[in-house]
Amino acid sequence: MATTTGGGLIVDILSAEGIEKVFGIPDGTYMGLLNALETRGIDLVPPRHETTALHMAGAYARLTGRLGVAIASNGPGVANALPGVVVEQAEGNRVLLITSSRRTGITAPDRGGAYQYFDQVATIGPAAKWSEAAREVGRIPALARTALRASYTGRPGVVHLDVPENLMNGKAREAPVLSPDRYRPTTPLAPDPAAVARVADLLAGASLPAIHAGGGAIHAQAHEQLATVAEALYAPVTTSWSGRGAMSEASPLVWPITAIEATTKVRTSADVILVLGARIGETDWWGKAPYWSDEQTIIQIDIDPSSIGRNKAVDLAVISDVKVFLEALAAELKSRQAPSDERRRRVDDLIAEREADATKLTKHLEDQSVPMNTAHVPNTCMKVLDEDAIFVTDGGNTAVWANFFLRVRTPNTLLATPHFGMLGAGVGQALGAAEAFPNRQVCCIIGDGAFGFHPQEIETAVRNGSRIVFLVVSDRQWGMVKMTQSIARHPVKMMIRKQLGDDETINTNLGEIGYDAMARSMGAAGERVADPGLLRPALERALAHDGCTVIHVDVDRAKHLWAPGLMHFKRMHQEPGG
Ligand SMILES: Cc1ncc(C[n+]2csc(CCOP(=O)(O)OP(=O)(O)O)c2C)c(N)n1
Ligand SMILES: [Mg+2]
Repeated sequence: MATTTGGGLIVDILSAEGIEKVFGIPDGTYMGLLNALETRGIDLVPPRHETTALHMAGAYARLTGRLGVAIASNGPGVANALPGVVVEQAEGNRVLLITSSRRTGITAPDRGGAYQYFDQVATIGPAAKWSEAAREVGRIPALARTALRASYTGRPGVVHLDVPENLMNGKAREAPVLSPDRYRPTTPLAPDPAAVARVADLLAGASLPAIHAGGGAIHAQAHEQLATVAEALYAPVTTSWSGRGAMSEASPLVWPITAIEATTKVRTSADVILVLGARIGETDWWGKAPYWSDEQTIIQIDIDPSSIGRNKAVDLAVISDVKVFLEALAAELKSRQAPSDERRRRVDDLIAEREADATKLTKHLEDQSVPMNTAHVPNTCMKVLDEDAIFVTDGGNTAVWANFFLRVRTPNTLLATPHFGMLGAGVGQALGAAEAFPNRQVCCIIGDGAFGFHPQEIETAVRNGSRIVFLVVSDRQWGMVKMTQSIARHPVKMMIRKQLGDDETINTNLGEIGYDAMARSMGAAGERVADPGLLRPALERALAHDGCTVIHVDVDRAKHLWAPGLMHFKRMHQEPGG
């Protein structure tokens, strides 16, 4: 039989899985893998920090519904990949991380004093869905298949395959390559038809049914099916932070998480709630009163049995892929009664209340002072960018402002780290989005603090020819932290004066960086805007530019602190009474 390397055995499997891109920094310790990627025509897309590779793979996976693959090299490369592993696992993005480690003579067992060595599996294991090291080259294919089986079973997340350099680069006998359906689930988990009929009875018979969609609805790419079911039932759809974008917000039936009080109203008014791919965690108030009713019927659909009834007890649970479930439910609903006029009236009243609340935000847009009110940044994006543009939000208050003024018009076009709130991850996510959809607009609205974690990746965007617009919101402070400190330390003074003196908070100021000049030094285009009237033309130039642009946006430092909804978000992190 012909020979290959351990890395070659892995790449044979990646190729059979249809992988087209791998994200990571090259290194001599996995030459076997890199050579095979080249031979197989799989692109290596290298960022400048390993954690960025994880975020690129995670964003790519979430947007395309495919597997994101990242690589990192032994010791420091893997240490740098760690935060990305933690975040992508928390966000539930389907990522395979392949790492090299030192040769087996050093690693099994640890001799002490080895260079660039730590027990990578012992460190990543508790943070990932699955993590194993290869010990014997002949078993690499079976181990890689086990990693993929784990990846495609239950809630998505990060699986990690660690391969010592002597196995990765050493000679191996070629092994038969199986098609994926011979070693892992390739068709989505279907529901029990009797359970679907029961769900249809409960929803059709409810006086006010509602749907709560979590990140699982996005991972299942159930957008169309969700819209069909919501319209058939005329049911309000609330979205968790991670589930935002599961259905287009062009529909009046969708409540984004930023409609905080209106969402609470839906959840306390509904007598039956269909929970789709959501664990009802902290930012959904753990499903507790006074934000949810204690008396309603809860139906939960999840691909992962361990998510059922986790935070809120259920009356009916169905283990299923969300998309397949909704397809079956839509078919069942055809033979049930249509929504009553009474239900329609109640839902229309809820919609009217939500829209009345939203008009409170327009005062920010009337403010034309210079430097600008932060609201203009996302609002101008809404006017200029395509309906299917992909947005990334990152930063403290910057992300809050963006979330209030952005609307998700096309499903699955909003990326963030809603579970982990990882500053800086947005840079890698934007790079991953541009790799997933090179022909769509990608726009990252990011705080200056957040951007400062990974500014060197602008060179990555330039090198990879990625057309991304970064809007760096420059308030020269850790804005959200300054706000929290200000209220905690001098609440009365803060309420009256709206900002405190520089020495009244603990180290919350940042120095000046010219992000436009920095971008130009890396070959990107750079713009700097403080006047809200000049933002639109700057954005239009950026979108017309065949490459990456960084727009440094100077915002009003004091007004930036008063982002919408802050008090609600603070309360969200406290245990609700119910
Ligand atoms: C990696 C990381 N470190 C620290 C924090 C804590 N934190 C949350 S918001 C924030 C300030 C963010 O500042 P910036 O990105 O400039 O956004 P702004 O609030 O000023 O809009 C910090 C430090 C975090 N979420 N992530
Ligand atoms: Mg800031």
